[in-house]
Amino acid sequence: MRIASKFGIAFSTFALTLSGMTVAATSAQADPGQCGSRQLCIFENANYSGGVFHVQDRLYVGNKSILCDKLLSDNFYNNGKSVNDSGSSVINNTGNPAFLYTGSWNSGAYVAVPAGRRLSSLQSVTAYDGGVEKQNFNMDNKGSAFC
Ligand SMILES: [Ca+2]
Ligand SMILES: [Ca+2]
Repeated sequence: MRIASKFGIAFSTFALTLSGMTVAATSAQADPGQCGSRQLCIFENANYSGGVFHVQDRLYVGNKSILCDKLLSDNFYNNGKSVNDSGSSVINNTGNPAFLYTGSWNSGAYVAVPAGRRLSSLQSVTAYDGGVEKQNFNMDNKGSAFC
């Protein structure tokens, strides 16, 4: 509860004071391996283990903002390893759908992670590639953008 509350305050301040396409936010530190309320998280290993990265950049769409990092190659898990092409599980605790892409800048194939949902493994998921649905797609260790 305490972490969620701190994050809520940080989020409000952030939303009120910043504008523009993407910015880096400073937020309360979550415990390793955790994904708090309103957070969009990607984990190094399956089952939400290994390093964790919380998406902090925001994309502004009309009067609302969504968590979105179009370039994961400049991000690191809390254990120092690169987030790019290494994510193996994801949690979307936001109120908006999120999409994990194989290419930076939201390119390539992608898998949808609906609001409030999580994927404990990315090894066999339903993905979309060039508008075509692909069953049993291996998205493991391929994510390069998460929005
Ligand atoms: Ca980034
Ligand atoms: Ca991995």
